[in-house]
Amino acid sequence: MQEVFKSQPSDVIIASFMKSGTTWLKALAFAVLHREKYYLSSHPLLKLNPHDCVLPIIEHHYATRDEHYLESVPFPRVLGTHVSYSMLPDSIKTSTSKIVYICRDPKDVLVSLWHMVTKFEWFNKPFTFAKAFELFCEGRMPYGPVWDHVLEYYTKSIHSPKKILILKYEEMLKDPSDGVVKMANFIGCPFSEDEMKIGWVEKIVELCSFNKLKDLDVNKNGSGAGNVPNNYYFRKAVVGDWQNFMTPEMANTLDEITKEKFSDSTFTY
Ligand code: PAP
Repeated sequence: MQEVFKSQPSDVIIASFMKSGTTWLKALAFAVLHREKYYLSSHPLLKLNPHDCVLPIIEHHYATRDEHYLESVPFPRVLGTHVSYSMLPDSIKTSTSKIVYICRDPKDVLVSLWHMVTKFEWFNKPFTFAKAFELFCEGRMPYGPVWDHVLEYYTKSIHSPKKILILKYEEMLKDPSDGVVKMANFIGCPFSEDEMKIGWVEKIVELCSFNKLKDLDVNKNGSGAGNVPNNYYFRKAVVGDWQNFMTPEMANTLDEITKEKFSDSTFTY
């Protein structure tokens, strides 16, 4: 991927650490960018999982040598990646394409990730939450430690605010319309006054909302890229579910790591 992938100037890259709100952001970015192409009543997001409306995870297509999939992605392309900033192909870093990065409280990331991996039949069982916690604290997982991942994108966004927009899952949940407007401005397709008046932003927020997407037949029963059942992407979508799985000591340990990792940075969750 680093050597071969060619980013196009109009690409919108949705970058994230796993379980940080990627599915949601892909849906929103796709709906915003292609809003003139589709009627809401027959929108692709009603028939396809958000990951399948875009290029789900660029690196997977190189890993599975299914690079032709790239050709089927409509322009302007929305492409997903979990790769850290330093490992992105140069063609993404140097093109005028935009990166929208979403992050989330690591405690909720861990809880979400643990629930997902334990659903896979092929996954080594038993895999206790305590073991997942230990590995997470040590950064021993695909894509490495979550803190380094966030820090790289965040630091880069300070130096290149036109290249990288940082969004936070918790803020998006609090005020999704604000997040959508920010993203639309950033990726160069702001909502016109007329669009605002007819409630386009709210319509997109509703179309991509957790409650709407999770109850669609395709997301209840279908499966998409990598044969992952689509319902695995939709669980609770709340802030603070970690309280139901972590002891106060565990939460404190994670918060301390977070504090230490970001001690030289202005970033806060
Ligand atoms: P991925 O890395 O496998 O793509 P990702 O979409 O980043 O996963 O994260 C999944 C989380 O987003 C889930 O959180 P939970 O386990 O704490 O519930 C999922 O429920 C949540 N999610 C999925 N779709 C939406 C949505 N439309 N709005 C808000 N949250 C969502």
